[in-house]
Amino acid sequence: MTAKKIVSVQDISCYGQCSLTVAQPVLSAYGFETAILPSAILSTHTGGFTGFTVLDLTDEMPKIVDHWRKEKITFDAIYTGYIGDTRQFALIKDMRDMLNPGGLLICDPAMADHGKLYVALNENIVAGMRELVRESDIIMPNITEACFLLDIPYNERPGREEIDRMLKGLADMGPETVIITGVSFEEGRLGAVAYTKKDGKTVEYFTTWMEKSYHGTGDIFSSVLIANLLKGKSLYDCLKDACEFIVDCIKETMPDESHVYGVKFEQVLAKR
Ligand code: PXL
Repeated sequence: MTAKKIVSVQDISCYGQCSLTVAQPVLSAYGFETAILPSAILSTHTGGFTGFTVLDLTDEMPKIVDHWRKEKITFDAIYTGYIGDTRQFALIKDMRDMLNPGGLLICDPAMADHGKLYVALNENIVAGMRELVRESDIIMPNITEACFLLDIPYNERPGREEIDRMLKGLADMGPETVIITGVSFEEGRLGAVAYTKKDGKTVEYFTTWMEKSYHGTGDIFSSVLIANLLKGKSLYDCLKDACEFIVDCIKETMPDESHVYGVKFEQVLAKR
């Protein structure tokens, strides 16, 4: 059987486990042919490091995509993450014609956390991300990103009704499936809530709230979730695998106090 093909559009942070350096290995390990369209090359991710270098690849990206078109290369899904330059949003929308019938545009609007935009980003990226969300089939923001997309004040711990409003507000923007991550309705439990527009159903999964948080876990969560979605798993099973994967990554990483820039997802993949 031919493996499904996915292309992930996000940056390469050369050091620090996030974006393409986690999406590519995770999706490959789940059995997908995983192409990459790097949006920029950074020396490290922008969370906690100072003086990071950035090589923007906006000019190179259309050339790569044009070559793929000439070669008649198509994908079953396009998975977008951190985007550092607003000009790249139009290119991503333009890539929709490279999707096989039934193919999916999946957007993780990776741009913010803990109430704040990532340091290298600005309101123009938020506006571009809103436009991309309108075009997407599936989106997976965290609470901060959902608030930015909806242009509502940040609320660290929205309750069930608030999350419901946010899910429906985001679905009204366009996507068929909306997944909000980092949700907690109960002390000590953290998880994700998903909403599908066609049946109006909400699905949720919660697990142990690990006290320590690490960069890159959102990207790993999205990669595992997308792998499960493309395998045709139920939304509940997708949420469960992605949430438990992150808990296992944090458990694997916490004993090593020198490991602070990301999580040891490789150890978790190796055990699955
Ligand atoms: O993990 C999200 C992410 C991706 N890419 C870059 C980042 C971050 C988060 O800080 O800085 C460059």
